[in-house]
Amino acid sequence: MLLTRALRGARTIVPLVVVGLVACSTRQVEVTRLVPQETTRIVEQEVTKEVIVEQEVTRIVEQLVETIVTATPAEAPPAEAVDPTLDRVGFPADYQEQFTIFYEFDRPDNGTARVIWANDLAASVTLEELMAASFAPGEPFPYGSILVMEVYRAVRNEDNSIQLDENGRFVRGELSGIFAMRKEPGFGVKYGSLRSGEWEYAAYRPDGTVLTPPERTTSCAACHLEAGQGRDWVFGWHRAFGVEPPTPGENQIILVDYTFVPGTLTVTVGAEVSWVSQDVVFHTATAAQDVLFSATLRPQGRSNFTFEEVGTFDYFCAIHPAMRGVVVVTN
Ligand code: HEC
Ligand SMILES: [Cu+2]
Repeated sequence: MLLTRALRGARTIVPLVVVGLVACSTRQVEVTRLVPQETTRIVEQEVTKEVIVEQEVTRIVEQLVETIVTATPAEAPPAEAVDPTLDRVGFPADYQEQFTIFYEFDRPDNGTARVIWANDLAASVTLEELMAASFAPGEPFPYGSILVMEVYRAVRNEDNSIQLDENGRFVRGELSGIFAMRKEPGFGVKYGSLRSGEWEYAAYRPDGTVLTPPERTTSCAACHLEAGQGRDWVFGWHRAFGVEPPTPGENQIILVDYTFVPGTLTVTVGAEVSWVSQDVVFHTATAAQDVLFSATLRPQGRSNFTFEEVGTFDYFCAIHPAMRGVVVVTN
């Protein structure tokens, strides 16, 4: 399943990257104010807790969304107000038998491994449909689509590094949460201006009990707004089709999958270094010393900095502090 998707995807990698750039640059979400130090402080407090990040990030997101100017999605038809405490997603008890794996993804920033499952309706979407410039209601993910994300804690070595399997993937430990999103006509109305299309969200524990009560899932919708209407609010579909990001050019650092690539870039003094985001979420490139530079990188965004002095410059992402990189400047 995954393999056929990857093969289907491989033929269309180049056009997709181009279309992706165009589609994402027209995204309507604008971060107007981000306070890196503040975000870092909150995030650092939160990551020390061994709880699922989505829940922990809720508060940060709620702060951030105040600063995000969003255009409410035009495509969703008007719908009746619903009780925000109502769970209309439902625990998909048999997803491991009934669904197919949509994509798998390791998160280096928080040491989790994720497996995303799609029911038949969601899995029926083609790359071409996803790449279409605009979607009508019920497109490209048809009504009845359900996506489920399992979040596993990665197994760690004694030195706290993450254990990798023979394919270089994180070894999966405890399953800590099951995150589901479901698309139906009129869904999402309870999220108000933070609505992301016609999806509603729910999170459960493996035993089916509720992890995030329905009235707190507005933060799910708000964050998925970042994925944009051009992705039908689904962050990771490019991974389902095996689409690879381009490799960095000279004096360039690409942000992808919560990683700076290359991790260490060596340049000569006077070089202008660019950070280019190929990721689907916001990041920053913030100098660790002296606040020499700090840039917020929106998905598909870019930022440049000219290094006028020889030295070793550490930097990190203020939103995901475990994301780190180094620029070495030589004569
Ligand atoms: C901080 C932002 C954020 C919040 C909050 C969030 N998500 Fe996500 N979600 C993501 C990102 C980014 C991905 C892509 C996979 C990854 O990077 O881990 C994702 C992936 C998913 C997926 C797989 C489909 C996809 O979009 O690729 C599901 C299902 C999902 N999230 C459900 C939820 C639910 C349910 C909640 C609330 C309980 C939630 N999410 C809250 C950012 C968020
Ligand atoms: Cu980041």
